[in-house]
Amino acid sequence: MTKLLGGMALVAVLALAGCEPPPPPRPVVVAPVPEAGGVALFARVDRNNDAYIDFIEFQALQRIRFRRLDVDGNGMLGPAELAQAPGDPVDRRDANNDGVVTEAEFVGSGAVIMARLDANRDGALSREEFSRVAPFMAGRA
Ligand SMILES: [Ca+2]
Ligand SMILES: [Ca+2]
Ligand SMILES: [Ca+2]
Repeated sequence: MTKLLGGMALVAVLALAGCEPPPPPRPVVVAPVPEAGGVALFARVDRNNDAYIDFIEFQALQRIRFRRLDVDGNGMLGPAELAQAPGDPVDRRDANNDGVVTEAEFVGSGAVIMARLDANRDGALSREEFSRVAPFMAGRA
């Protein structure tokens, strides 16, 4: 099961990487470098290149972000791991208040985050709408 999930993560990462040549031996994550404005991040997340980030694309981003934050790989974010993303209010989604954030809670919070960002309520995030949260998404989170 763990192996399967790892494979899925790798597929997601490769998909997000787009046409880049795929040499990375590590099944981990997006660029480690913060990107001003999140322009490159938007392009990566917008997998079907329609200039909007839809719910599926946003959830894929959340999944990748979760794995990046889950340093010890136990499938949960504890206080220390959550502290890696200071000032990222949208990530504090401990739905059942038990002090840790599971992947389900984290990814599930994507719906809440999107609803908050989707100013024109068309169900997708434009570049402008996404730019409000891009610094958190692209940063060292
Ligand atoms: Ca899209
Ligand atoms: Ca963890
Ligand atoms: Ca929108």
